[in-house]
Amino acid sequence: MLAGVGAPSAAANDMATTNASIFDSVDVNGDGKISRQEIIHFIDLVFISTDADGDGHLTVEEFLQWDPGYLAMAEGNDRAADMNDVKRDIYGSRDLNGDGTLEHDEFSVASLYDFYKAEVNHDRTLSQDELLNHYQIIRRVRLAIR
Ligand SMILES: [Ca+2]
Ligand SMILES: [Ca+2]
Ligand SMILES: [Ca+2]
Repeated sequence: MLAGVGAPSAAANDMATTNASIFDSVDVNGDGKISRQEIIHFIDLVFISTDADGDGHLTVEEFLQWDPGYLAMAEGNDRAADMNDVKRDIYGSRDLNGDGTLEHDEFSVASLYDFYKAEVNHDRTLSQDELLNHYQIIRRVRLAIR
């Protein structure tokens, strides 16, 4: 089906909707900013939900199953493999000793470090722009699936 002239395409619409819903799911208190506490909470949820066998370690296979919300769009754009490449690359950069597993602390520290790197205007919180365009895993997945 073709989108009408001047109307946003379904894909662009999905992207905007998904972006907003990811931000809202992290911004638990709904103040439009993501605090350190909120990102820590989010990171913990990601770890717990991704550690499928519950052994306290993430394997790369477990990590590849994690979908921040972009998988359906990636598949629609025939970019699911590119999304997995990004996730594999990020996993590799976190598994510093290369033993093929990430512990909770290893995962949290790296994810929190990404929070500070994404925090470009130094107000100690992430805006939606900072989360989408500067928070490493979100930024790289979004770039990979276009
Ligand atoms: Ca908040
Ligand atoms: Ca595991
Ligand atoms: Ca900020």
